[in-house]
Amino acid sequence: MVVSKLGAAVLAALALTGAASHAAEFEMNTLNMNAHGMFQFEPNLLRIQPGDAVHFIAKDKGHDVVSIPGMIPDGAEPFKGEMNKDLTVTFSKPGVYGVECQPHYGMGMVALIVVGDPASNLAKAQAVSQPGKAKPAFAKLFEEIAK
Ligand SMILES: [Cu+2]
Repeated sequence: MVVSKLGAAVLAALALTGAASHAAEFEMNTLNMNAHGMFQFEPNLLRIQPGDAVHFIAKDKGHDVVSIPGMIPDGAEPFKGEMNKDLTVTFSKPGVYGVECQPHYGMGMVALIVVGDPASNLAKAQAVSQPGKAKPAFAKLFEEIAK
């Protein structure tokens, strides 16, 4: 009995270690132009799991990567990359994260990252008022994640 309990504990510990080592890293590029138009994140939607990371790549220059106020889960750390610099962010809190490029926010250069279950702050994020082309861009992204 004692041995089997210990065995179960060891297995559980191994399972946790396994899960941690399988945290994935995703990529998101800043582009001047793609099939969606000018000034885009590609991809502009990522679905990841808590503990996963996103490597934002400054592929084309003149862009940055900043979390949008009001569009991250409660208790999550806001992030702000430097212009023309790569940035890696690990996402631990489940929910949705709105991302903007500051110079091109109003031109619709935005992205959405869904970490696990989006429910915790989905309604709150959707309620944030968006400038210019960011508004239809986010409407489309929220429509996509509702599918
Ligand atoms: Cu930009």
